[in-house]
Amino acid sequence: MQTTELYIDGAFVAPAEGDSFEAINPATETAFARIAAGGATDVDRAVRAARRAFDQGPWPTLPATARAAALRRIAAGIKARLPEIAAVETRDNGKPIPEAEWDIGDAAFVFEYYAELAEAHERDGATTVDVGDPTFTSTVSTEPLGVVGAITPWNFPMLMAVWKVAPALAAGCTVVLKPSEFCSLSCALLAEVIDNADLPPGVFNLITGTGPEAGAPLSDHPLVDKLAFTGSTATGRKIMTAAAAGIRTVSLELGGKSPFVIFADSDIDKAVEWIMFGIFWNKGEVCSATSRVLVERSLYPALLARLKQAAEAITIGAGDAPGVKLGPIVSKPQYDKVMAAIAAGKATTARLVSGGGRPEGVETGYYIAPTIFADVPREAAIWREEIFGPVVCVNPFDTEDEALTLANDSVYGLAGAVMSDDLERCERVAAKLRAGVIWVNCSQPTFTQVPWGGYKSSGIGRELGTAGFMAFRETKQITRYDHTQTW
Ligand code: TXE
Repeated sequence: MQTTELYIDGAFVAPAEGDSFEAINPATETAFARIAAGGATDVDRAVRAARRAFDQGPWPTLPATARAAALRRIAAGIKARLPEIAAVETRDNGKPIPEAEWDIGDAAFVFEYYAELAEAHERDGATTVDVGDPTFTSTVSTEPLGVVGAITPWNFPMLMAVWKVAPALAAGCTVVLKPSEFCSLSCALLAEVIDNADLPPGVFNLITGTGPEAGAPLSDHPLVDKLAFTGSTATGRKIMTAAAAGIRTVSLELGGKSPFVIFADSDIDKAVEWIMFGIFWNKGEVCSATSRVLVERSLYPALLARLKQAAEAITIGAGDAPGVKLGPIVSKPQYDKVMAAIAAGKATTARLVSGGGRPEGVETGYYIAPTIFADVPREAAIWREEIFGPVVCVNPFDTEDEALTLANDSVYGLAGAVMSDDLERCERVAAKLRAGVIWVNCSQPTFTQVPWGGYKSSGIGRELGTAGFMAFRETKQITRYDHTQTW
């Protein structure tokens, strides 16, 4: 069985301790590769390489056009290997092949987008600011922030890594990437693609390994300038604590329990289509999944009936089987977590409309049937806590105000969605939802060009768009005194 390697200072190497762990295919519950288990020694080597590449190497001060050319080579490398990387992503994560292909294609686009943005940013140059005194001239410009520690999750293994790696490299930073131990393989392939793109050694480094053994030493490392994290709120808290200890910049993209408010004037077929996409796409393992659906009371019974029909018609199976729309849950721990959440939901007064466990007759694989709960008590864990699986809660509402109160009653604030034929009402609700990403008459379409991130316990900072680039730049003012002028 093939074992991956770490990528440090421009070379593929075995971990110092020589350990590895299994990559498990969630559709078969069998191991199909071994992943290098990096530890503190490897992290230290990688961070020092990234530090050298930043402090002494050419990368941060290269003209943006040169960095952009390297990013475009990476994008081309990803595209050239797209079917192979997508197949690996599906085997590792369980998602259907077409979804994996979309993820990998999008990852290539993210590199292309940030190549262009880096060039445009450099063309814009410094801004001169009038400080109200002609003897002084002040300019404001930005420069690369430094060494970035990127710690990423398993739900979009390659794409979530690229959301950090591409803007960081475009901005002139150097990077140490630590992907999730549950899905590391596509990031190992990303390291191969980057290795072929001729970046200076140390600019990009990959350390695979577990959270405690590889993630924690990276977040604690004093030579890291910024931590960029996507994952659970609990781990995000640890990362932020580590960042606080070293006064390092941090960006966090954490959990969610996003609401989808559906008014009675909505087209019922479209509503069902977007609810389905909002919760069952990627098995519901989506931080922005609209897992709390609020339906205006007059539409509630009909919509629930149609939703049940649609959920029960979903083709469940291995991600590489044709026509499959819902693959297995990513791992045994996550499967157990989702099953426990469903069991807790069944123990409440909530009504189980559909699903509620393994699909009938399926013996092997971490499969869970699309699950719908209705009339869910507001204090129930299934209504309040992130499940991160194919489980949706649906409740009725009577007025717009009530819908907004229910929608905003959450510690999270990553995303929200609203559907109505009345576009003015949609805009009104969109403005009042307390979340960083709002969808009107849809749920989940995500564009590289616009910022992504959450309010409240869903995180700090923004990825994607211009904000996602500026997150890897420091701002500098230079104020010049003109000796020829008098006070
Ligand atoms: O996440 P972790 P897990 C949520 C979702 C899921 C739950 C648990 O609800 O059920 O999190 O998933 C690294 N120091 N999301 O346990 O632990 C870890 O190795 C430094 C939401 O997989 O947050 C991995 O690389 N790093 C989410 C990364 O953190 C540590 C996506 C994320 O893992 C660490 C995934 C430590 N002490 C899960 N401990 C989203 N927002 O999209 C772990 N890690």
